Amino acid sequence: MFIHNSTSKLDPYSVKKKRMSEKVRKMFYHAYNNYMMHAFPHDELKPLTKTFTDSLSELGNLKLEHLPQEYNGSSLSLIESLSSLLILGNHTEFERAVLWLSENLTFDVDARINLFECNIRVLGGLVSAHILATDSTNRLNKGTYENQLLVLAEDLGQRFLPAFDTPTGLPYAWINLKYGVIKNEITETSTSGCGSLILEMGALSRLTGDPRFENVALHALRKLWSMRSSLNLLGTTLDVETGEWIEHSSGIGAGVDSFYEYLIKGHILFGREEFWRMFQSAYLAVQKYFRYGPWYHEADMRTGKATFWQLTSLQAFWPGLQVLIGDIAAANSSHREFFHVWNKFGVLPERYLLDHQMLHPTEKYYPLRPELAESTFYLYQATKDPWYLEVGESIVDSLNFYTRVEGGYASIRDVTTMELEDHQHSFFLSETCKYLYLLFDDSFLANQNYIFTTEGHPLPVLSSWHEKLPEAYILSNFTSIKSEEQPKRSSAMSLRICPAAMLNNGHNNEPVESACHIPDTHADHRCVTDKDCGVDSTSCRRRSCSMAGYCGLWLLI
Ligand code: DMJ
Repeated sequence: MFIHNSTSKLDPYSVKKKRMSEKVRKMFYHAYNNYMMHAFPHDELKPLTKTFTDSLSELGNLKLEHLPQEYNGSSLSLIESLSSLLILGNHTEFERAVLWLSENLTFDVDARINLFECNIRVLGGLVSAHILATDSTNRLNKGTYENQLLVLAEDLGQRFLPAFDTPTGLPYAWINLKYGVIKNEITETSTSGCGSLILEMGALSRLTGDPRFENVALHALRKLWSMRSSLNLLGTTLDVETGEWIEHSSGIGAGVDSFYEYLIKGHILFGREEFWRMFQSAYLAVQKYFRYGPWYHEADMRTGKATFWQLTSLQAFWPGLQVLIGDIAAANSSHREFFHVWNKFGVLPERYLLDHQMLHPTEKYYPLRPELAESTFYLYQATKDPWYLEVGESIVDSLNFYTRVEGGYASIRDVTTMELEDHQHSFFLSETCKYLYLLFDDSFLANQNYIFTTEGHPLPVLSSWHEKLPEAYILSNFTSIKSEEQPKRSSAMSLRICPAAMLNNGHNNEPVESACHIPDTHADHRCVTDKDCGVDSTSCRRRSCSMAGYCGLWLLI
């Protein structure tokens, strides 16, 4: 994401942005300082009891009492905070943290960890912080940093490698950091678990010159892609030894989300056309088989038939991804509905059953997830529509009202009672606070071109890492979509045509207007009643006016 202007004196919203960015800064420090005081060097803070949890190892179902006595966790929340500290301009704390980690962090521990989580949180955090520590802005005092974070990252990357030693090249989901893959390790993993490693592992290879990290991640991604169905759909879980799918139903949420994200971001970071081609096919299949108006249900990868009609909190990242490819209208419509659900409950529930119009009986929690804030940030950058600042303010207010406690920020166990849970997830520091801050103060990104990993860790887009720089990301070609007067970069993904007409047109896939298409009354798709809405060109179904005042193929919620 390249941003031309950050804070401008002419910006009519500068006062609000200043006020809000200060508010978010305080939120971050409330969470960070409490972590440092009560939980560091363990992984995560328990803000209600002001104690800690070593969640990275617990993720491996290894009970704390089975860990070596001297085990002090992996400082996970500190690693996750590194780039946030820099974005907030706190070079002193960043430097202190980098030096502490350099001297104290070790991965030579008998702990079973989840490869995907450890990759996005720890490896991603270290690689990103290393790049930020060594870039041309000289953020650290000369002589104090000698690539120690990269040395740690390389050590961790090497401990990942045995996970890929399977007949398929698809990695085990779990690995013991000291002993590698343990006997009788489970062979089931998820699509995102083996398909979202390329950013961190690729960056590690580029930085160290050791191609093995990128090679194994690339091999796994290619294998995964080869397992797609004839509809270009993938399932959610699979067996790494047999290469067989276990769960054939999938969507854009849990277990799959970052797979899509890493195809497009891998293309942006490394310029590989191969990733773009995969992404394009995968994205079109998602839009065709999962999308229902602004919502995305799940479908069976073999038949394309809808399976589960559920909204999940993780899906809220999708509009942000759509901004990256220029599909702003679709992003905007989904984002509005996610925000409507946020308003309805006060936060986003983990799972909502669209077909029954009720909360999932057990997944009523909100663990301080960042996805809606993330999409809000992207959409504001793309449109500069002050509506997104309102959305951001509302998210900040809800977080402070419902989740702030003396000892940090607590997750919500049940959105119907707002009962709290004793857990401040590390992604609150790496993502939730970061995206909210960047929404109101993007000066860190001015004249920089970063992409964010799925855990919110920035990686610079460097031409030296590119096979070929995609046209849309060559700075001189960059067109931001800020106002109607400016030319829009319409993406190939913006086509809204009837699939049947597409098949029959015989004119080199030129866009053909669907015969059934009746446009909405207003070009921005806003509406007061159903009469303002037309007929959807893709499905030929009549659109209706949502409670948020937007035309689409809504399910009532
Ligand atoms: C984060 O750890 C990452 O964004 C991941 O991809 C899925 N979502 C969680 C936060 O909700």
